[in-house]
Amino acid sequence: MLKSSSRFVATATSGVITLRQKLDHETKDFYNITIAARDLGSPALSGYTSLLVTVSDVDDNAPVFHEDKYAASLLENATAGTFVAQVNATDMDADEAHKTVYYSIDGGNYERKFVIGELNGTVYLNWSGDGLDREKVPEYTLTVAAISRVNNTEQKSTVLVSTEGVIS
Ligand SMILES: [Ca+2]
Ligand SMILES: [Ca+2]
Repeated sequence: MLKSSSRFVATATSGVITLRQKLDHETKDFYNITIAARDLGSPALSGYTSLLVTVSDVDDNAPVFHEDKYAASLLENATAGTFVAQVNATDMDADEAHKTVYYSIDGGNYERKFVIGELNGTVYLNWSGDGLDREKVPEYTLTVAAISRVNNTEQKSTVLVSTEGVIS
């Protein structure tokens, strides 16, 4: 017979303890379960023991972006290396390998004018050809992804980059 936890259940006569509800390391990572054994005597005599259960972490959470949308504005004479935007996502998992977030640009990166820091989420300008041209591309809509790599779960967000003309 079990006391103090309903997530675990014991079979009355065999002493086999089974799980009847899903565990989550981020909610509760340790259980101390008291198990009672009772005989059928009158009066019944009981003995108690403890079962200590440690719940280890798995990569069950995907990163979550702090914003659904980010916006940035650049002068069209901005040069390679110019800061564009900082995106951030947080992963609820506990283990370092499970909570490390990797960033990538998944779409909208016309002529590969933008790069993102894989680990820091910093978006900046980077190209080797022509600079920005407001008349040609007034606005970029970048799709950025935050990825948790063990289970490869990801979430996406958008960075809207508008280009401002320079009076020359
Ligand atoms: Ca994760
Ligand atoms: Ca987890």
